[in-house]
Amino acid sequence: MGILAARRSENLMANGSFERGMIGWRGWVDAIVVTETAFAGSRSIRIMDTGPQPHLLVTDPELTVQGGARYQFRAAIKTRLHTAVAWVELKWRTRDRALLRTDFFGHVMGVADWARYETPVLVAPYGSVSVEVRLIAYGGTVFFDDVQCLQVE
Ligand SMILES: [Ca+2]
Repeated sequence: MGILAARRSENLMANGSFERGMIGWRGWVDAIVVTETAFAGSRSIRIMDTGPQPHLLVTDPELTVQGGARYQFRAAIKTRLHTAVAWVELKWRTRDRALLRTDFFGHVMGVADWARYETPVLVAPYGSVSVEVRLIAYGGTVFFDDVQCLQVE
């Protein structure tokens, strides 16, 4: 099957668009679901970073994956403040929680309106059983929405 014929599954994330609040996510107290702006639906998550450390919102529970299977991840990101930085990390782990690989995508700096970012098709590391999606904000207010994990056949 060629790349052009590759089929993608439905979104494997149950609440990647934050339409059901924080279900499936955990993070800092200054990450809240808002209706003031959204890329898809009527809600997004706003992460306000006011400290020296990057602020994270992570999937909880982690997504179940099959080692060797192919996946593509997408997320919509919007930032405020010229000092803002945002990106998404993917942490692939074994059943024993050993970290096999970290992938990154959606690196945004400065003031940026909503745009969708995505990975190329990624092969889950052999031996991985889960992937943690980490939405990361640093140095300003960042909105995330429409986070997707698609299995690619
Ligand atoms: Ca949404």
